Amino acid sequence: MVSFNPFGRRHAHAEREALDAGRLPPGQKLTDGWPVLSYGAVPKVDLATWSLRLIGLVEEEVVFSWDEFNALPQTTVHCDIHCVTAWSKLDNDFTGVLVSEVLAHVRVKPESTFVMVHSVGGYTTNLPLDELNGPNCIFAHSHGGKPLTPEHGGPMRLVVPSLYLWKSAKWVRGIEFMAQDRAGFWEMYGYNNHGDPWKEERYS
Ligand SMILES: Nc1nc2c(c(=O)[nH]1)N[C@H]1C(S)=C(S)[C@@H](COP(=O)(O)O)O[C@H]1N2
Ligand SMILES: [Mo]
Repeated sequence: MVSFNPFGRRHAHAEREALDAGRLPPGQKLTDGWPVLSYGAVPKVDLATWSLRLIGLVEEEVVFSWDEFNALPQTTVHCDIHCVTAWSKLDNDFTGVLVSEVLAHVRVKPESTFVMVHSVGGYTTNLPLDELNGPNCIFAHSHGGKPLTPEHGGPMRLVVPSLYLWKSAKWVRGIEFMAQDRAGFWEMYGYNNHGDPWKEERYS
């Protein structure tokens, strides 16, 4: 039975529009809010000891303090995000430092073609270096002009808009450069190694 619900209708209309505009990947639904999906507890992150470390197959390790990170050129990326659990959230503004901007500060060894993203608390996710370095990939500290809440990855999370959201690690503390691909946390537990929402690369 379908009951009359003006809000539901508006939502259905928005979803149809998003679909027609080619912005809703197959099998996805629009969400109005922003669900929180974390494995484990939200970590307490102290900005005084916060760091972003670029490690692994690099000529020299690079470490940014919170102040150093924030002194890098700031950008806002407008993008849609897609979670493998089938919700999509359109028109996000993530502000922070482009991944390409951060990577310009490290000399990566030529054999390094993959990365492992490491989070506080032990979460990891893997992706090809080229995709991490892709356009619109951003180390974000804000969403919609406000600092990211701790549940959503504050003080800083990665956003890789072209892949399902599990690749967008929250509470990032390091990028490890690797010569060979290695499965991250969800990739080890059956999520697809790549995770392109447009190809529905959900599980392996
Ligand atoms: N550190 C960390 N990052 C993470 C996760 C996590 O559990 N820990 N979950 C991932 C998953 S599965 C999703 S769908 C998104 C959810 O981000 P959100 O909670 O801001 O919606 O974060 C990703 N990044
Ligand atoms: Mo997820």
